[in-house]
Amino acid sequence: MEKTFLMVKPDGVQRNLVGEIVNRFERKGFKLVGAKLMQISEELASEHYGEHKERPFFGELVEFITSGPVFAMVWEGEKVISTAREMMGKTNPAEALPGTVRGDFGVTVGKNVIHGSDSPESAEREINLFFNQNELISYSKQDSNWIY
Ligand code: FUP
Repeated sequence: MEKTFLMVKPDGVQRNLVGEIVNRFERKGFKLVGAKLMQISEELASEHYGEHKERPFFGELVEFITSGPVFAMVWEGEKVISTAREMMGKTNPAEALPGTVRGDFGVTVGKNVIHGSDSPESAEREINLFFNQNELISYSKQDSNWIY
C-alpha cells in the first residue's frame, strides 16, 4: 500500500494545529503508521531540502524548519501521496483553496504549515530520511471486537 511523508512545520506546531491536521487525514480515511515530534538538525534540513540548495530562499528554509519542533508522520492508503497534496493545497497559501490545510491556516509562502511528499520517489526518500523501519507500524483495522 502507498505511503507518504507528511510534516506539520514549526509554525503549525506553534499554532497548536497538530491535532487539527492529524484529524483531517484520519477522517479522510488514511491510516497513520508512524509519527513523532522532533527537532530537525541543520544537517537533516539540508538533506531534506537538497533539491532547493541553489535557490535564494534555501537559507531561510533551513532556518525556519529548524526553528522549533515539527510533527513528522507517515500515512498509508490508496493514492495517499497525490490525495494528501490536494488536501494540503498550493505551496503559496494565498493561492491555496479554502478547505485545504494551507488555504485554511496559512498566509505566507514561507510559513505554510505543512510539508508533504510530492511523488513516490520523494515519499520513499523522505520516509527513510525521517524514520527508522522499526518506527513504522504495520497493523490492521479490520475484525476488531473492541470497537463498539
Ligand atoms: P511544496 O512541495 O508545496 O512544499 O513546495 P516546494 O517543494 O516547491 O517548496 C518547499 C518550501 O520552500 C515551501 F514549503 C516554502 C518554501 N518556498 C519559499 O519559501 N519560497 C518559494 O518561492 C518557494 C518555496
